[in-house]
This record gives sequence, structure tokens and C-alpha cells, in this order.
Amino acid sequence: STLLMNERPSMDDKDVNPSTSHQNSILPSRGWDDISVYNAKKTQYAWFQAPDGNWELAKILSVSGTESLISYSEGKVLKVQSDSLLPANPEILDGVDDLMQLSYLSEPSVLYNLQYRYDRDLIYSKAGPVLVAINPFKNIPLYGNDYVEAYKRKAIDSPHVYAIADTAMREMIRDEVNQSIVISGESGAGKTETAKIAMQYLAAVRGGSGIEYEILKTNPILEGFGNAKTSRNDNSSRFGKLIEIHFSETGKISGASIQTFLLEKSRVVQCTEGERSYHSFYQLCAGASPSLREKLNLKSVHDYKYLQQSNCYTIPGVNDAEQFGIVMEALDVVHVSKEDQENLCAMLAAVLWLGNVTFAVVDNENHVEPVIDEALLSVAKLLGCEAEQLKLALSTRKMTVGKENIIQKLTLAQANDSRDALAKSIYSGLFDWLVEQINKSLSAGKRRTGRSISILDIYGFESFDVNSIEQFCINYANERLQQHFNRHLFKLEQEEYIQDGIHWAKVDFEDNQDCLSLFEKKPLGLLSLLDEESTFPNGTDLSFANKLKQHLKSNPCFRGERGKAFTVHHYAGEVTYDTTGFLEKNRDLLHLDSIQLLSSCKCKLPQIFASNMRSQPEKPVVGSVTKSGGMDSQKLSAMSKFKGQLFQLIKCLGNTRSHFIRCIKPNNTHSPGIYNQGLVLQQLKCCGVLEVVRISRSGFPTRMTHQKFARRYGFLLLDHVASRDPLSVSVAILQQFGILPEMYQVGYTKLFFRTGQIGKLEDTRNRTLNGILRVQSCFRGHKA
Ligand code: AD9
Ligand code: MG
Repeated sequence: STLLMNERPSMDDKDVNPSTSHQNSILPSRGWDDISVYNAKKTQYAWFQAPDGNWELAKILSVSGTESLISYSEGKVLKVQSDSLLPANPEILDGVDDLMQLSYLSEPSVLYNLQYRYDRDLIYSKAGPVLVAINPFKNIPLYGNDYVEAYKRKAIDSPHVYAIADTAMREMIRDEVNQSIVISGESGAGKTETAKIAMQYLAAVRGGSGIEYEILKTNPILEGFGNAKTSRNDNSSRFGKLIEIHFSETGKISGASIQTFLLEKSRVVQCTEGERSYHSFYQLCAGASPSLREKLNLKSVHDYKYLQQSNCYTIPGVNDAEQFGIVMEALDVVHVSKEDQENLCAMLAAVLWLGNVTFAVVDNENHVEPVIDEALLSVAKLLGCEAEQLKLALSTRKMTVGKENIIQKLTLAQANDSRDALAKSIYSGLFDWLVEQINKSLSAGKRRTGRSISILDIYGFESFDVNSIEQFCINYANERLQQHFNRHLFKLEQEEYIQDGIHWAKVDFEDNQDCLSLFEKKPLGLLSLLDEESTFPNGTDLSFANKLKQHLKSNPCFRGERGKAFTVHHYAGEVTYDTTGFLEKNRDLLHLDSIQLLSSCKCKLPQIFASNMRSQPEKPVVGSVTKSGGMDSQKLSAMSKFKGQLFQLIKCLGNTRSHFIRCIKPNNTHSPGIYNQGLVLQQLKCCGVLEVVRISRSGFPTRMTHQKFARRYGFLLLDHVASRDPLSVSVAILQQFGILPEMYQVGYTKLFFRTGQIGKLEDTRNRTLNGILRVQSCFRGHKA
């Protein structure tokens, strides 16, 4: 019925309606608009691709043979091949809410429609069942209590995150099915903001117990510790997040739980020019009180090597000191004690000081030892261990060779690695600990009785000049999510047609199972081969790349490249991965010495390191790291861990009804008002929006049960219908209104319509109802 509300009257001008026009020339449809039937005609408007690649609206001045004379862009006149033009929609359709309503569904029409709306600050549009959100890069007055109220009362029905959250809530209650809101898009497209907007709506509408306040306060905490300034987003989430909001039987928010994915650990120890490490470091250095500074021996951000390397310390418009206060207050709200807050800060400071630890060569074999200086002493003090212990952990490695235990001294490169590994592991331990504390607080004392809505904010498909294991994981996750999207929207739709027994030529959508198999097949898939190579002591990035080429060369989704690279044909396009660092990151080793060090520290947050300990084998720990750095087969690799999480995520989503929001970034400069067609188009393709519209449109997107249809329009019938059964009444209505047979299908339980068909009926119905109401009120007035 939501479809119905959005349905616009179909147009009277038969010529502009592709489904009713009978013209003799069919334009090439650019592959995906399979119902465009078009014949260039004088005085019509059409889309024309200008030499700069942008689509421009052109007026056709004359047509001769296969050529058309067009004028565009304030008076430029050009002769072009008619078949290079694409039909433009009539003006009446400018800026429709739902792309499904467009008569002509070509790339330029979609782009133009979204831009038309964007220019008017209508950043939300529907693409059939999917909400498209275009980042405004400025504050727009579409949020807050008045809007929440209006959406709650259904006084507004224009597309909005609020409307999606509202639908999810209603369906959860009505159908007793858990719901999910899946938000995707590339970095900086607005996923995290969108997730917060959805959370705010749920909190405002279904709050009451106070827990919703706690839930909202998790945002500044997780953003503080898990977000950073990157070249693409000043507040980029460096982890994926699923928040499941629980509702009690009475429909009020009763708690929540958060799961995070793949925190980018490497950022702690290295980041590129112009980017920053995690906000938390800068917040601490800027916002700590004098007494805390003294306790932690805290210096300015400029004094820490980990922060120096990118030569970027501040974010325009962001006050780190103020943010520090906000995060600490939020920690209060989620019941992290003052003492633990201080310990948390101590661990941050330890990581910063660790970065300043340097090494000096101590023998003629180039072995090194840490220099005992302020940095080393500070780390030892903050972690709660002896300086000597720390020194050993950073510069030696215990291992068993044969039956002998030996202690190997490290070279400078090895020592630097062990220092950085320790820093990364402390930070990721800290992050996991925080999430755990938050989860404890959000579920404290609450029994899970009712249903839930999960909100997923996860990195979109990535393709850079150089793609490493991070992109590999992210794109693999997106491949899985895309399948969920496909299955959810298309397969379920097709199943509905089949169930209702209607004839419907199956529309093929690109199923990405082949690509997923490339990743997941055992033993010869990308993931298995990566894990296998990671356990080989002598495995290297090159031997891994060669193995891929050897085993996968005949797979159509795979292509070996020169050197250490390979290419995967993803649903969203081809990506070439450079295997440099794949094995090391997959092994994700923390040397035993560091583990032992951490477990012996008097550091006040022992749980922080629990995760490091957990991932280690329970049996003899000594010797679990083989001499050449191969991975112990018992330790879970980073990839297997991620795969496990991902499967759990997909399973969890599979048990929900999903609502999809696709965020689009209209320009790369974070500027309001700039809409880059090429950029938008590429994202629309990547996230499957064009495909979903094409498929929904070529089917019968509007449905209504026979009963409902008969009830809704039956009173409009002019002639008496012999039988009163809903199906007969429905058929009579269809006939009376001259709805063409190819525009609808009669199923066992429902009527299925192509887009635009219900509009005429609704119009007549509204006019008639208004007439009746007028008569009634007249009558009432008379009586009074
Ligand atoms: V990343 O993958 O975590 O790097 P996101 O999460 O997709 O990315 P984010 O939500 O952080 O992007 O949005 C980026 C910036 O766009 C925000 O910091 C805001 O400045 C801006 N933005 C996004 N959505 C809105 C909005 N609805 N209204 C105003 C917005 N500004
Ligand atoms: Mg984000």
C-alpha cells in the first residue's frame, strides 16, 4: 500500500508513455532500459551526451533520416545521430519521489531526477524498495522533533530515513518479524550519519525507559575510538558496525547490542600524509586535565612519532578538547567507571609512547635493544611492567628449535615490527574492551523478550590505485551483502509471482555466486589458499600470488597479473589486488614475548588483553610462533575470523526483513550543492540501484489482494456485477477503466500491476470521494 500512496497519475499524453505508445523504431536501450520505446520527434526533448561525458537535455529541432538537429545548453545547435539520443521524461515527472515512476528509465533520466531533487534539498528518493540518500554536505532542515512527529503520524510520505525506520518498526510489530536496516555506500557517502538518524528516530518514537539515551551515547564513544580523518572523510569509520536494538513486548526500546567488524589496526602505527590516526589520541592530548596529563606523562600531539608521520594534527571545525569531554561523559552514561576511564587513557598514552621507543645496535650482528629513555620508561610505567621486561619483549624472541628453547635477538626491522605489533594489539584490545563494556551496559539486567531492529553501517565497495588485504576483505564482505540484497529483493519478488501463479518472464539479474565461490571454495578458493599459505613457514606474498595463478587461472572471475598481483571480477567492477603484506596481516601475529609481557603487566585493564590471549592455543604456548614466522595452524587467521563474523552477520540478516539505504556521495570535495554526474552514476551502478529499478519496473511492482482492490474501487463501478466475489468485481473494474491486458496480471490471491496503472483509478476514486464528502457535509449543514 505504500506503493499505492506514491503512485502518481499516469499521463494522458500517450506518446510519452512507453508502454502505451506504438512506435516503429526502437532505440538501442543502452543495455538496461529494456522498455524504452522511442522515436526521435521534432519538438521533443531528449538526452544527449556532450563531449565532456555529461548528459544534457536537448531539444530536437528537426529530424531527417537517421540524423537529428538538436539545440542544447542555451542555444548551441548540433547535428547528431538520432540513435545517440535517449528519450527525456515529460516535465510533469521532474523530481518524482520514486525512480520507478519515470516513464523513461535511462541513465540520464535517473541522474537528472536525483539531481533535480538534490538541488532542492530533497536528498532522499526511492528506487522502488530502496532508499537513495545523497549526502548534502550541509545541514538541511529535515530532522528533529517536528519531522519525527510528522513521519510518525504519517503526515508526510516523502522518502526519508525516518520513513524507513518507521516502516521497519511497524512491520516488526505487525508481522512479528525482526527487521534490519542495511546502509551502504562508499567512504564519506553518509552511512554513519544515516545510521544515527535512524537510531534517533527509533529512540524518539520508542524510547521512554532511558536506555535509548545510552544507546545514542555509544556513537561519540565508538566514533572517538574507531573513526579517523582520512583523505575521503574527516570522520571516517575505520570499522564496520551492526547495532541490534531490542524492543520489549510493549514495543519500547529495552536494550541493544553492538558488534564491530575489522577495525583498521594499521592506522595506529602508520598513516599517510594529510590523514590522522584515531580521534581518541588527539582528543586525549588536547582534552586531558592537568592532573591526568601529569599522571600519564602526556605531551602534545606534536611530540608523538605515530602522530607526526602524517603531518596532520587538527580537523577544521573540530575541537578535539571538547570532544574529549563529550566522550568521557558518554563513558559515564554507559557505566564505565572513572577509574576505568583513566586506565583507558593510560593505555592510549602507552600506545603513543610506544611509538617513540627507539632501538640501538648492540652487537656486530646488527641486533638491537631499545634505548632506555623517557619513552620506554613511560610505556613500562603505563603498562605496569618492569622496564627490563619490556626491553626483552621488544628485542628478543623465544622459540623452540627441535627440543631446545633458544632466545633470538632481533634486528632493527624485526624490533620495529614487534613494537608496532604490540601497539596495534593494545589498541585493538582496547577497542574490543570498550565494545564489551558498552554491551554490558546496554543489556544490563534486561531480559530479551521482544523483537529487534538491526542497523548495519558497513564500508562499501572499495577500489583504489593500490588495493591491499583491507580492500580484499571489504569487497568480499560487500560481495556477500550484495548477494543478500539480490536474494532479498529479487528472488523474494520472483517467488511471490510464482506463488501467486502469474506469468512473468524471469528477469535475469546478475547473481554474484560465481565470485563468492571464487572466494569461498574449499580447498581451492582465495580464502583457503590464503590461509594455507599463511601457515607455511616459507610462504611469502609472492608464493601466495603464484599459487592463486596456478589454481584459479581458469576461473572467469579471476585473472593473474604480473608480479604479486591478481584481479577479481566483482559485481561492482574489476579490482586488482597487490598481495604485498597479505600474509603478514592475515597471520596477525603478536609475538609470544609480547603476549607474555601483556599478561604479566599490572596494567589495570587486564581484560583488554583477554582477546589476544583467547586467540592463542591453550596448549603449549611456547613455540607457537615458528622460527620463520609461519602461523600456528591453531591460531585463527585474520581472514578466517572475519569470514566467521561475516557469516554470522549474513545469517542474522537472513532472519530479518531487510530495508536498504544506499548512500551516495555527490562530489569528492565534500562541498554542498555540487553534483558530479559521473561520480553519482558509478555509485548507482555499484550499489545495484539501477538494476533494482530496472527489475522492479519490468515486473509488476504494485500489488493488491482481490479483496482489497474490490473494496477500494468497487463502488466506482457503473454497471451491476452479477457476482459479488472479489475477483469478478476486480475484473469488472479493470474492464471499465480500460486497463490494458499487458498492464496487469491476475494472480491466485492478488492483482499485479505495472507501474503507473493504479494512478488513474486512485484519481477517480479521490474525485468521487471528495464529491461524496462534499455532498455529505452539505447535507449535514442543512440538517443543522
Ligand atoms: V566512511 O565509510 O565511515 O568513511 P560514511 O560513514 O559513509 O563514511 P559519514 O556518515 O561520516 O560518511 O558522512 C560524512 C560527512 O558527510 C559527515 O561528517 C557530514 O559532514 C556529511 N553528512 C552526511 N550525511 C549528512 C546529512 N544527512 N546531513 C548533513 C551529512 N550532512
Ligand atoms: Mg562511517
